[in-house]
Amino acid sequence: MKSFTIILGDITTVKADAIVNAANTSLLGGGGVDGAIHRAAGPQLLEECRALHGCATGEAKITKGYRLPAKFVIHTPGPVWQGGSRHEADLLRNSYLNSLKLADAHGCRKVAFPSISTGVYHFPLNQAAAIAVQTIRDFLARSEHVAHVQMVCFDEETRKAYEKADKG
Ligand code: AR6
Repeated sequence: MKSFTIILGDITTVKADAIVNAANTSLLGGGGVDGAIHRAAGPQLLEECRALHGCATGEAKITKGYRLPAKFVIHTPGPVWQGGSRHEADLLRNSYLNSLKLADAHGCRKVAFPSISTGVYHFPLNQAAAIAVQTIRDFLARSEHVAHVQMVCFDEETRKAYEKADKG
C-alpha cells in the first residue's frame, strides 16, 4: 500500500529514507529549512555538497544524511517567484519530480518534503501546494520503491493549504 500524508513538524527530526532540502543553486547552505538541515546534519554535509558544484533550478542532487535521522538528503533548488511568467510552475513541478525520481533510483521507500519555494522564494502557497500534491500523487501511482511520501509543513497555514490542495 502506498500513502501520502501531510503533517505539521520539523523535517530535520523526520525518520525517512530521504528528506528533501529546499536549497539554492549553490548547494552551499542558506536560511530557512536549508539552514536547519545543515545545522542538524553537521559539517560533513556541507563538505559533500561542495563537491557537487551546485545544481540547476528544478534539478536534484543526493547526499548522505550524516547526523540526521534520514539516510539521504535530496537537494533541490526550487524557483524564485518572479510573477509567474518565468516558467515557475514547471520548475517547481520539476523540483518535486526530479527529487522523487532520485529517491526511487536509490531505493528509498519513505520520502519527506518541505514546502519548496514558499518561504523566501515567495511562490504563492496555494498554487505551490496544488503542484506539489498533484506531482507527488501521480508519481506514487507508478513508483517502484517510493511508497510513503510525507509533506512536512512548518506552520499551520502551510498545512491547511496542502490539506486543501489534496482534497481538491
Ligand atoms: N522543517 C520543515 N519546514 C521548514 C523548516 C523545517 N525545519 N524550516 C523552515 N521550513 P524556505 P524556499 C519551511 O525559505 O522558499 C534558503 O536560504 C518554511 O516555513 O526554507 O524554497 C535556501 O538556501 C517554508 O514553509 O525555502 C534558498 O536560498 C518552507 O520550509 C532559499 O532559502 C520553505 O521555506 C529557498 O527558499
